[in-house]
Amino acid sequence: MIIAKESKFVTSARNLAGCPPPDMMEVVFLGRSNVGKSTFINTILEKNLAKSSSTPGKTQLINFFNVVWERKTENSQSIPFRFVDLPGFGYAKVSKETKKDWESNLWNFLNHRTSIKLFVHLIDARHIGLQSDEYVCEIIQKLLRPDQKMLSIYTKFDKLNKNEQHKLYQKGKLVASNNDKIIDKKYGGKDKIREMILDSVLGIETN
Ligand SMILES: Nc1nc2c(ncn2[C@@H]2O[C@H](COP(=O)(O)OP(=O)(O)OP(=O)(O)O)[C@@H](O)[C@H]2O)c(=O)[nH]1
Ligand SMILES: [Mg+2]
Repeated sequence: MIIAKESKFVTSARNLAGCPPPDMMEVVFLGRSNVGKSTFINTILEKNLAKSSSTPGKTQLINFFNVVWERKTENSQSIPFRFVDLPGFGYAKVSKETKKDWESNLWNFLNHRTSIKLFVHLIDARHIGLQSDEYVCEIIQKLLRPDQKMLSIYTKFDKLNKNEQHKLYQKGKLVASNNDKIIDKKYGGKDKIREMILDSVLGIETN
């Protein structure tokens, strides 16, 4: 079991140059606009830190959160690292120029931020296989260094019917919902995802 000992907002940045020094291991959350990135961060941290909204395009900056987690074992150790909430891909309701600017800042960050240990790609469980998600997945795979990993997690699981939920889970996919109860009882829960995140940050091989 993992205990979240500390979670706090640090700062926001517009681009790579404005980011804090890359002096801590980082987990970045990326995906289409409105897929539930900020909500997922709050669910995993059990704290309302990242701003979410039903209107797409809510997160417009790169937001950093310092966390300290402890795995409950005999010789448990506190592990400090960072969560990074990112703007979504494909947000349409801004000018072409602004959109181009955001996306180039985002890709530049993802390509050159040396402290990233884990890319968490969030995908809407109701819309699997979208071209934009396949593209994100392909690009991240290409830029992965040997010390980095990528995890795909399917959000809004509560919006699927029972049969669809079962099928997705049977395929061995990691699933998430802002409705904790659905996930926690039957589908492995937040703790399983926390374990995978921490293993990736520490460079421990799972599966
Ligand atoms: N039903 C359901 N709604 C969710 C879930 N996760 C997020 N939402 C809702 O989806 C909307 C978007 O959530 P956000 O967390 O702001 O999404 P985001 O990916 O951070 O969006 P941007 O910052 O715009 O890129 C909000 O209304 C959330 O309440 C979920 O698991 N289930
Ligand atoms: Mg957001």
